[in-house]
Amino acid sequence: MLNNLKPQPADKILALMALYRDDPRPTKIDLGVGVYKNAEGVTPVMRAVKEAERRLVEEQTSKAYVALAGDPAYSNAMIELVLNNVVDRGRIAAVATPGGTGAVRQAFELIKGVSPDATVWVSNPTWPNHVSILNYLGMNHTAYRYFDSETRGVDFDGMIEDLAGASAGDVVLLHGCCHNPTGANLNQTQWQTVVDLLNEKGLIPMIDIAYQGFGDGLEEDAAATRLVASSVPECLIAASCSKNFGVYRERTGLLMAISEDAGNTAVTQGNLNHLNRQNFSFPPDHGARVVTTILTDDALRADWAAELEDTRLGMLRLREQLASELQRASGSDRFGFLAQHRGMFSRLGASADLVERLRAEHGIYMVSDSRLNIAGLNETTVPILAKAIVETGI
Ligand code: PLP
Ligand code: TYF
Repeated sequence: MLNNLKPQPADKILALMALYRDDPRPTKIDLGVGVYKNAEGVTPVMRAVKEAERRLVEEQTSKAYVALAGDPAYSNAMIELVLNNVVDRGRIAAVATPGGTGAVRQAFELIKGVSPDATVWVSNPTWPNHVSILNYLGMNHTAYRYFDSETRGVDFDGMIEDLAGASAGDVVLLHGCCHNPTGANLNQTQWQTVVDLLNEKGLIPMIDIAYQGFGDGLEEDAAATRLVASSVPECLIAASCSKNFGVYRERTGLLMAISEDAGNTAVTQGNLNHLNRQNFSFPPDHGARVVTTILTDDALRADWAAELEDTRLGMLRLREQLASELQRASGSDRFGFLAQHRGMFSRLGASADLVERLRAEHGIYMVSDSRLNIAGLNETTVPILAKAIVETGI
């Protein structure tokens, strides 16, 4: 049996991590995988997370199973963080999942089970795992235009034109904020236009929100998700705590499914529980309990929000520094988009060949589609990157 297995394609982002690790050059710079790093290159355990873990170690008296949906207190806390009561709680079913990826996976499986003929529309480009999981599940999917490679902003006319071709019952996957991999995001007016189109055509939004607090602020980054969720009859939301709580390896996510009618929520909840049971039974608990501890304690929550805000502002400063260094080095404004983009990532819009030259000649690692992780930089490496970008002819 096992000798019949075929090799599987590597995840290009994870493959790059290995390549970086094996590079002996001391001056190498890692702008690859989407993990936040501080100026010292460390991915810290957040202060509030440390404190919540300390309390858990002291106070937790059992590690017995919790429930297929996870701890209801976790669902409540996360629903409040993401949606802030803009949707009647009675319409929302939710399950804890292993990371945001687990929530995406369960959402796709839910769609596949109930609407096997629906097409899932994904942005071009999107996080590669979206497409790879859709393919793995054998689901219909198609891309809508999103990134404008000239302006490095959103090709909004193209997006709307493509989505106008979707059929009632199709699902539109949207990034709630901080689009991965481009960093280009819709403005409020554009979000409203998307909502109108969804309603006009009977399309179902699925929102992936993995970077709340990394763009314009905790509330600001949830605004689009709240607008969509409060304006449509049905909505799926996959939320990740990996980045904004820095609990990557704890695998902490939540899938929310909003029904049109609260009378349908019990059945929806039962289906989400069922999916968890088929795939892994009980979801991971530790990260969820840490997040719940933080969100339900005023002082811990304030400290977490303050540290997250420092993180966000640090990345914003690096964006501005990089845009202005590039302006100086290139003598043009063509890199101004870096200061407009939000979140951890920006897509430079360079060819794979030039990205490879940055790696070979300068030891600068970014994903081959020219996505760079802003948090991989610090004040000292920004000018080095700017010089290398201009020297390489990007
Ligand atoms: N969705 C997007 C767009 C992401 O970039 C990520 C990345 O980490 C995730 C979901 C899920 O992350 P995790 O499964 O680590 O929570
Ligand atoms: O896009 C990223 O870099 C992050 C981390 O299979 C990640 O979302 C990358 C690849 C992957 C899982 C997570």
